[in-house]
Amino acid sequence: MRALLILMMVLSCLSISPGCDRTSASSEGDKLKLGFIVKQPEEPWFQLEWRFAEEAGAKYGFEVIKLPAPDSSKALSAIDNLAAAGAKGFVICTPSAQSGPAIKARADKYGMKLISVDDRFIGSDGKPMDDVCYLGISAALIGEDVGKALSAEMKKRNWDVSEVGACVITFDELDTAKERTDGAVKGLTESGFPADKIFKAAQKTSDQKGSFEAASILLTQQPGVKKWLVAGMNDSAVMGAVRAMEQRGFNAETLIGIGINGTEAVADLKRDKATGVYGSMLLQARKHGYDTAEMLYLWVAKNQAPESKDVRTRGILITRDNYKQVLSEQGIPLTP
Ligand code: FCA
Repeated sequence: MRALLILMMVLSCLSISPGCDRTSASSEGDKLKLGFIVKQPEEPWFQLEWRFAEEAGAKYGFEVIKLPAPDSSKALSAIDNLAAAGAKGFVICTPSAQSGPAIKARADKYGMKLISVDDRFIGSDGKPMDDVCYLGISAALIGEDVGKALSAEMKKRNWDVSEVGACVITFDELDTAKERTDGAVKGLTESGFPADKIFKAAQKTSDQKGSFEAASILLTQQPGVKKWLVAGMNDSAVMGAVRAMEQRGFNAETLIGIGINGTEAVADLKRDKATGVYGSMLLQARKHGYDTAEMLYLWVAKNQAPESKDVRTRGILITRDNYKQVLSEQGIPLTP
């Protein structure tokens, strides 16, 4: 297996000889190749990142090799495949933060440059690996914005707080997720929402199904709550909970859900009739996809290392009222 891999790498080098080490493109054959590995390719967020990375590729003339890696071993084999294809570096949203050291070691083994996006690597000491370039969101602040926006909308509707509960779907295994939901709790309590009416429900998997199941358990435990505020790490977390609530008769009049990403939630905002998904914090997919790919390109091809090893982006609240305008301002297609 290893011999085959080495043979493939040698052949891929020979096939573009004498320019094996060249990093600028002169023809399709020796176009610089950069990888973009994501943990959940089925999520629209990651499809947007890929799309924007390809825009950077089109601008600078490099090829983006898009690879899915739903678990750690697939991430490592994706790196092997990239090396075999002659890629000189990759951007990755890791399927597991704890695999950071193994991913870094694999990249080093092949002399590949590496930028992590969205989910930060955790070192063997349990701390974020600040020697690995990272571009992610200002998770705590964005979460706080969700909490404050939920509270503001509840007040606007004159809800009687004694009837209301806040459902916070958590995924504490992932730092950026925990920071977002801790932020949402902080935003709610700082806006005066009672802490004892905030109910956390842990999702086992970070998708709609995981959140639907977590919320269903919470709903059984809290039959007295008449109106719900809903927060979670992203759109799929909030939408899974909202769908579980809708099944029990809650609707746009009794639910206020605010997601993060501004992706799946848009389908609800587009519907003729409002749903329990009130809005979402639209993240800057262009920065996460285009900017990371551009940073990697400049590093690999021009030897310009990223200026900062820790870049954070912010979000903008989109609702039924403003989503069309904000998405078009951000260059995000309305029909993905
Ligand atoms: C994490 C989440 C994604 C997206 C991204 C910025 O990777 O899983 O949905 O929110 O952070």
